[in-house]
Amino acid sequence: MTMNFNAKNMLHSSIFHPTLRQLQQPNVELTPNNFMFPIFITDHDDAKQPIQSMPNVYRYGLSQLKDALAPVVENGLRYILLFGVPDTLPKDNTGSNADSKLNPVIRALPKLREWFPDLVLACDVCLCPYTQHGHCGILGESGELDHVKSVQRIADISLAYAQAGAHIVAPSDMNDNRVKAIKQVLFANNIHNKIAVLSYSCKFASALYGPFREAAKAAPKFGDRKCYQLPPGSSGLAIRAADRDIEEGADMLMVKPGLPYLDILRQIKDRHPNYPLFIYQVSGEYSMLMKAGETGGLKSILTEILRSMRRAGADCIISYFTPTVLSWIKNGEMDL
Ligand code: PB1
Repeated sequence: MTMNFNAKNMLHSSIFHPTLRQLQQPNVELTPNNFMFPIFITDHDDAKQPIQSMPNVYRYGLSQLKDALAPVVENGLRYILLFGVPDTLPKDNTGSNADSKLNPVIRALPKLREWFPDLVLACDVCLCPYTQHGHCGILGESGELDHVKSVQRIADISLAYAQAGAHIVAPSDMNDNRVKAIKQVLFANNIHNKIAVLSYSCKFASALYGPFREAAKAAPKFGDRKCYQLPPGSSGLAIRAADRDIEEGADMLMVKPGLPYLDILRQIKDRHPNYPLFIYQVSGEYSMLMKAGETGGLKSILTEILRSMRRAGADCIISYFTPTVLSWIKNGEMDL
């Protein structure tokens, strides 16, 4: 019987064998170099504090940090992203403890350099954990962000982290022109060639940051962040933000949150293919997946999502799942 068929429309001949299926999925590889591990550092040096809304995620004190990270480094960890969580240090209007000598991040950096010399150390740069109002900048009389003071403060904090041993500073504040101010202050101190700026360029005013705000004790005490984080429905502003940050000297870009913004990720990657592009799988995404995983199948669900992020253009994924994924990769458990 001769069927009247068009051989070009037959797809099963390309996918009947696992190796052929792998051939059909370029650019979705998951390697240790595609992951950055966000980690919370508390100023209680001996603490290991669980975070209720983020199972298996902790705030670590300085004396807990080495043991917490050693097995993950052993499994191939390449990058960490440090978040300071001050508890005993006072919070004020200018976030003065963001770059004080007592800051847990500032204290951790030289030790991390010594313990893990090959690990790339990135520092989130923001004021929300350190200000008593919980906003990502310095407020003016009217209770809105004072642009000039906020940008200068973010630049000063970036310099302090760079001088303490960071390889990357990542301003998550979303103040306009902070990338330019950071680059200027690094240049003025002649260390601009030894520290990269990973801008949270396309960061949206998402409802998915709740667990983080519990973890970092960094929720705004009044109002919200809609006046300085991008409107979730706007791809135009995301493109303008990425263009601006590149213009101001950003070395790497980011889209955040992750899964709901893969269209933005693809647009930014296509528009700026020569810049490493990070995607942040945020705390709300983590908590949702942990809940979904309770009924089994987390590895398949998570692997599919991570590969979709890579397919959409992410070069590096910032994920609280990093330790788990690295162990799967090391054990050859990442089926394609
Ligand atoms: O995992 C997350 O939810 C990340 C939250 C993120 C950290 N950079 C910010 C979002 C927010 O709380 O508005 C913190 C802002 N500096």
